[in-house]
Amino acid sequence: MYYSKPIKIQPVKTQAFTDQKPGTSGLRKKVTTFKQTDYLQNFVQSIFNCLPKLRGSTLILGGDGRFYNREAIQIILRMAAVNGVAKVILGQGGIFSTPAVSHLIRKHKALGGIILSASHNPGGMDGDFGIKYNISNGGPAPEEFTNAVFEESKKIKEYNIAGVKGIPLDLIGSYTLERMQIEIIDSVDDYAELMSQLFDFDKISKLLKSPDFSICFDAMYAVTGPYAKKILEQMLGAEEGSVIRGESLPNFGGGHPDPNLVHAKQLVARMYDTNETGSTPNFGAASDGDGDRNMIMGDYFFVTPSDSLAVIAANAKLIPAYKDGIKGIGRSMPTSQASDKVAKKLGIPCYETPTGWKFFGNLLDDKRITMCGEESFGTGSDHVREKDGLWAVLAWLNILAEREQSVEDILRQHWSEYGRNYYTRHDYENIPSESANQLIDNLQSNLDSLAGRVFNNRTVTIADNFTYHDPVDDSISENQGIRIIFDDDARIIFRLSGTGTGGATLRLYIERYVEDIKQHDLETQEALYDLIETAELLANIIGFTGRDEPTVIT
Ligand code: VG1
Ligand code: CO
Repeated sequence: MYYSKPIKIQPVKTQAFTDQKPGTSGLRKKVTTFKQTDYLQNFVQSIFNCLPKLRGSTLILGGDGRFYNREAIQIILRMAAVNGVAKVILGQGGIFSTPAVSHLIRKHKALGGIILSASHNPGGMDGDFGIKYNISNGGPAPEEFTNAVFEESKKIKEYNIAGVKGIPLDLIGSYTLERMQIEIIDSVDDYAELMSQLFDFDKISKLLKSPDFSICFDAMYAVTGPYAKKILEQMLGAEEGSVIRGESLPNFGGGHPDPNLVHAKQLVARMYDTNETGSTPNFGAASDGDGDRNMIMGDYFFVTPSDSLAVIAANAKLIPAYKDGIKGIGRSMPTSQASDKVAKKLGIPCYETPTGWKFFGNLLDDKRITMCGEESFGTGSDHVREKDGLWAVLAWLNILAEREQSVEDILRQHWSEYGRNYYTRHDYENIPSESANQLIDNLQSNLDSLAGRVFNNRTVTIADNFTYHDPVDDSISENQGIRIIFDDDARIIFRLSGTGTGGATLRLYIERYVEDIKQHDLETQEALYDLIETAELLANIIGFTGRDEPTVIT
């Protein structure tokens, strides 16, 4: 084959960086860090050096369109071309959502894909950038691979790059760079086609066209704008303007593309009619920078991501793709146990994994689970190997079309059947890494003495640092979060974020299960008040961080 003979080029000498350790989801740093001479090049070459099957392969490439996306794409193309890659399939304008890349890797049986995104982190010149490698199943590379890339990045001495040749990223078509083929395709089409195969588009369309039903989708000026406009407005017939903040901007309009009640302000204003327009959409949703997260709302109603997973799983049979039932559910450890109740009733297993989508890959590939989710606004299924924001939106719309009830009614009915898991996450952002580590070390050293102790009338049954044993490949992942579990199934969990780029973020997750329907109307923070108090005390949050309240509550 034509690519069997390597192209002779002079490698570029480089100095290794010591900080290219991928976190929960790829390497994320400030744009200014990525723009340092050779920083991106070193990391990309380190990925390539860890891929024995790179020569002659096909890669999928695209990003969420944030600042530096286009420059990075040109660099990666020039490097791929002289590292033996046969073909790169690239999204028009360098744009692909994360789930779209996952789908295309699978569709084209590609070796893998490179996603340029820092997801929900802010963009722009002073914002964040990120790069992530996904393997041939379409999912984020497992830790074994990311660790190898990190090791490689610490000793790298040279990289290969072709001479400057700008590829016209905006024009669909086929190009060659050295001997590598570059195919630029529409960023949305394949993904939209996949969605139409999974869901009952006729039924959803009927609902969206009905005069009594309206939706609002907040794309947060990030990657899902064009996807949502095409699928929700053009294909399904939602009224024009249902997608708000739908242009993809390199700085996300200066916002923080994180779909939660704090950052998706415009959507929240519509759903709670804070501008007193006298009307609210029946259904609201938002997605993040790279399109893998989702927030689901009804009018005057917020669905926690943990509940959303449980409701979708409980109603899966109403969706064509899952009409024969689901095999199992996966949830990350800090995610509430609402789906465990659903799994139990359905007689299927529920797996508890560490935070990060990469841990679901084996369970999905091995057909142990069909759906999975995280408390951090991530929901998905075996249709791809990433969480998928628009998938969750369409799943909800499909369920609403079938059940002809409001979002709130569906939730209330769900709680009456399964009980309610009150849930909240408190983030303490940008605290000095040293204090954050001390706080965790201190908690860790006290863990052994906690079992049996009573706090606010609850007795601690388990206090440990979560270790995951992957049942498929037997790999072990340690130190995945400190959990304190009580005799009434309430839980307090602490872990440090692995996606931030400045200082450390302490995440505190709190959950309490309430079966009694008469107690399903409490305000969440009030329902969890005593646990929050216990958590703050146990970790001595004020003492270690000087903070008397969290930065963000979700
Ligand atoms: C966060 C979330 C985690 C999610 C990850 C990537 O990680 O907690 O659940 O998988 O972001 O999501 P951390 O380590 O900061 O808690 V995304 O949408 O950034 O790809
Ligand atoms: Co994301």
